[in-house]
Amino acid sequence: MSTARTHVLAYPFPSSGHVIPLLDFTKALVSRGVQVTLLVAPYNENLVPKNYSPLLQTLLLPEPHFPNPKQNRLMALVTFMRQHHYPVIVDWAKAQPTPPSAIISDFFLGWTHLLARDLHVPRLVFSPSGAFALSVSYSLWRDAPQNDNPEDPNSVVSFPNLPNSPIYPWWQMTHLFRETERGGPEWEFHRENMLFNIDSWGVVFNTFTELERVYLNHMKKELNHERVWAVGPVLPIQNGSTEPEERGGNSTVSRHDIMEWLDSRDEGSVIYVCFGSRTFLTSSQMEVLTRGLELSGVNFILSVRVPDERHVAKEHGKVPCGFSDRVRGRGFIIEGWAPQLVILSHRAVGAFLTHCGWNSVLEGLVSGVVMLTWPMGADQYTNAKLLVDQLGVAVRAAEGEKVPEASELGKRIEKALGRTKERAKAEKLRDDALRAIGNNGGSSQRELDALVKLLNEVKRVESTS
Ligand code: AWU
Repeated sequence: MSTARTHVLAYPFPSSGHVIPLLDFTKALVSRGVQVTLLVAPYNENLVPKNYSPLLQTLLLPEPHFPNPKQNRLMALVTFMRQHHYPVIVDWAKAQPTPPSAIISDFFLGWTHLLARDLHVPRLVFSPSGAFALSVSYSLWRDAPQNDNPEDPNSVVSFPNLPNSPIYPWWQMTHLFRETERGGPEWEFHRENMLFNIDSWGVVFNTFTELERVYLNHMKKELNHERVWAVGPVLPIQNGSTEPEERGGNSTVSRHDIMEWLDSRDEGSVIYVCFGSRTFLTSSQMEVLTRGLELSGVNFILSVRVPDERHVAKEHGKVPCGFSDRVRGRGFIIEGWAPQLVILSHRAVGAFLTHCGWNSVLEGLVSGVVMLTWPMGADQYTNAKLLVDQLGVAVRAAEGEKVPEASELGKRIEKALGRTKERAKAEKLRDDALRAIGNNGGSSQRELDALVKLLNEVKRVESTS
């Protein structure tokens, strides 16, 4: 009987919103004695803390590059990884004294289902999105509903087999499904990826039971097995405190300046505005947003992304000239990377205008703030539906390009800070989230323990087979 440690491969999709949570999850595995080899490309290596633990190692894989700039970037990247990383991982794994006994990989890397089969180990999907969002995605790609009125901008698509039977305008479905030729090579590429995920051995969600119980149970029923784990919110809880740290990048502005600015504000008097690590506002969206902030009269921190060599933007709205002067004294503008967790956890922040990326949703929930939703794509419309219609902890500000007048947006921003009903629900969910990841038998801690126990058993079977 092997007494070697359980050893798993963790393979994130190389985008901040996907690397950050999977890295935090691997730290939770390491804290339970599991050896983890993180598969990263050189440009993501900076996100991995140096010398975190002898149990957390990295394997550097070839840096992706894109010979055909016309190809869909996601498809080009995943294709590169499948072609150039697959053989390196197989050769490396076969040479290990303690071969990996499982692979945990992002839901954009469905092809690792085949890699796991070659390595004779189970593949677990890591979902950096919630269970509601992945349930929609699985249903969409498996059942592939057709839009009977593609010319009608108000045509809808429904998911009657999901809890709460959600209905969406077709334009809110992922562009990967809507804008690629049905049955064509790209459409089939994305569909195959999701079907591999559905066929995989298990799925680990960055969510918690009290938040998405009905969707976690739905997923188990649909997959016809119980290997579905809710282990989130995976956050950097250091030494048992909830002292936040700067995740995913170095802040563009000094943490001291931000804290000093926030310290001088009344409790709950500031709204934080951010659209994630990869969303660029169009010029018209930026115009309405900044005008709305100006008219709202409230204190705010605005974090906007600026294109860099890895994040190119077809169009990106710039902060209008003179805006910072017009809001001097009540507006703090960050053009680059903001220490989001640090900001959200400050007592002065009472509301969060967010694009509803799932990491931001969880960070907003853990901070107990009211959220204003402005989803832009991907799973964000589903996340907004969960927050607004099902949980009642948020209100809608805008949806993609569908934006209210600046004066109306300003009113919604101003009102957000005074929404006591939503705030009370948000604070209750914050307590649920902290309990779930707390060390006194929280639901996510129990799920993590059950997952590690099963991984240890899988290892034993693997090592005797
Ligand atoms: P988040 O999930 O909020 O958004 P994206 O970066 O857009 O990531 C998937 O990841 C989402 O479900 C998708 O909708 C897609 C994607 N951050 C920060 O610290 N400073 C900044 O200035 C900007 C961002 C952090 C933030 C969060 C992450 C963004 C899972 O949206 O705290 O942890 O970057 O992830």
